[in-house]
Amino acid sequence: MRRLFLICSILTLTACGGGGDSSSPVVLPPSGNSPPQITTAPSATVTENEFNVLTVRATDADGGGLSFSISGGDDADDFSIAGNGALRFVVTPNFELPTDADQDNVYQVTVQVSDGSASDTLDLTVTVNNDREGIGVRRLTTGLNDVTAIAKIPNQTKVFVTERGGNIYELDTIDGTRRLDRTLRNVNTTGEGGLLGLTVDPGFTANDTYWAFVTAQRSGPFGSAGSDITIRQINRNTSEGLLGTGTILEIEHDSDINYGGWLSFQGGNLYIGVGDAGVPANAGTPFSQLGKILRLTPNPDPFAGAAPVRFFIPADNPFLSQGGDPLVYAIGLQDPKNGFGFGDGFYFSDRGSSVAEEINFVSVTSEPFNFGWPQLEGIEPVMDSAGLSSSFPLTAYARGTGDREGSSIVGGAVYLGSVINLQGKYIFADRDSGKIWAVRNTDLEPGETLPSSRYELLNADFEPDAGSIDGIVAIGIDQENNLILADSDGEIFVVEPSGS
Ligand SMILES: [Ca+2]
Ligand SMILES: [Ca+2]
Ligand SMILES: [Ca+2]
Ligand SMILES: [Ca+2]
Repeated sequence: MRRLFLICSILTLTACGGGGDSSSPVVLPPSGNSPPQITTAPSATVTENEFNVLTVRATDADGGGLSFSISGGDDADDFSIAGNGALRFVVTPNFELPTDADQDNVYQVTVQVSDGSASDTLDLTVTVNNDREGIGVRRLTTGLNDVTAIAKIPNQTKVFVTERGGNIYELDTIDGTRRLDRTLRNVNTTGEGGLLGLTVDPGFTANDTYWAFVTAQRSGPFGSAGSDITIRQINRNTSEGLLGTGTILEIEHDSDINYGGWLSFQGGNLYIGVGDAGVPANAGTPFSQLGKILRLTPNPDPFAGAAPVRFFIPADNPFLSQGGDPLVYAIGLQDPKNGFGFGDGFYFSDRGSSVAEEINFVSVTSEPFNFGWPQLEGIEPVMDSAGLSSSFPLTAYARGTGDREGSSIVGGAVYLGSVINLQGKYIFADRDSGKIWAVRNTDLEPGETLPSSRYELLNADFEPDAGSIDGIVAIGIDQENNLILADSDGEIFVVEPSGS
């Protein structure tokens, strides 16, 4: 309509005026410009890591030069277009971390072609497809029940896998065979309890000893209610007593939730992540062992003296001299789990209550830490936090059901295996949302909290050769730094280069 009106306006001076002298010569308008027309279809599909989308084609009846530009679309900033219509991504798209406005790997861009006076536009939808990027995921075994931990066995292509009910298996990460190593006695699986953590002794190769974090029926005569945490040192060549062998530490815990459940060695010391028992105030006071990371030094010769001495308290434990429980190393945690030794400390996850799930780092050499609970969840103050000096999580995501949310974090590992595209990434998961995420280790900086908008979603790249990865419940590595994943219905998978 607009064009007709324009023509009519030009003609008004001559023919359109109407009622003119019929003998006047009719002056034809100058031949009208026809606008260019885009002939390219409005949708395109590309594979991630490619710059080129397509070359937009247009015709113009008048011939002459056409110019292309990006004139709009939700994701206009992600694209550039050349003089010949070649449309490209400014940065190669990453399927795991899309940059389109709603982060669904479907990009919207409007391309305009102009002949100088008239134009045509195309609302183009560009769908980015996944590439596996050299990642293969192979199912190793099935039929496990409530896996809680995966522990590397040094110098072997095997890991220990624990079930909440008390079984410890040896799993070969090459051929997937597994063998029951032992079933722990006196394991209380009420609520969230059970065999929750396992790590091998630093001298494992010589002494065949591992350490377990187990909730057990309270051992004292008046202690029928509730369940305590036992830290057990277990020599694999000895059989276990009725109450559980080798308990070197009992931690009083009057609840059946928020046990924590991580233990690992570094520098000869044992670090133990203990939950707050559902009583947030426990976490904030150094007088309680709950909601803490504890640190002790096992005694290599506990029976040398008149009475057994199972462990020593490191002289620089922060509350040894300033009051508080001498075993406490770090405070302010709700449900610390899944520690992974890296550099001079550990990455670990801390489950949230209503606001956020966290990944934290605790150094074994720095000043004592307060991780903020119950004043902070993630970086959100949930109670008066005035005057609180605490370290923020390295990253946190909101509790919820959105794309980058969840409600049960499972800390993982910095990947150092042979899949190039995963190297240097910290890989973790959320059991409830089923998401498996990665962040570059170098993007995790103490004192800053990386937002969840930076998480790469690995689920498509982690599609297994058999079975399906349901909610991840434990992540570990083997001697070769292969990533080992256990899921909620008892399958275990290994991540390795595709085709291997
Ligand atoms: Ca990618
Ligand atoms: Ca989109
Ligand atoms: Ca991919
Ligand atoms: Ca499964």
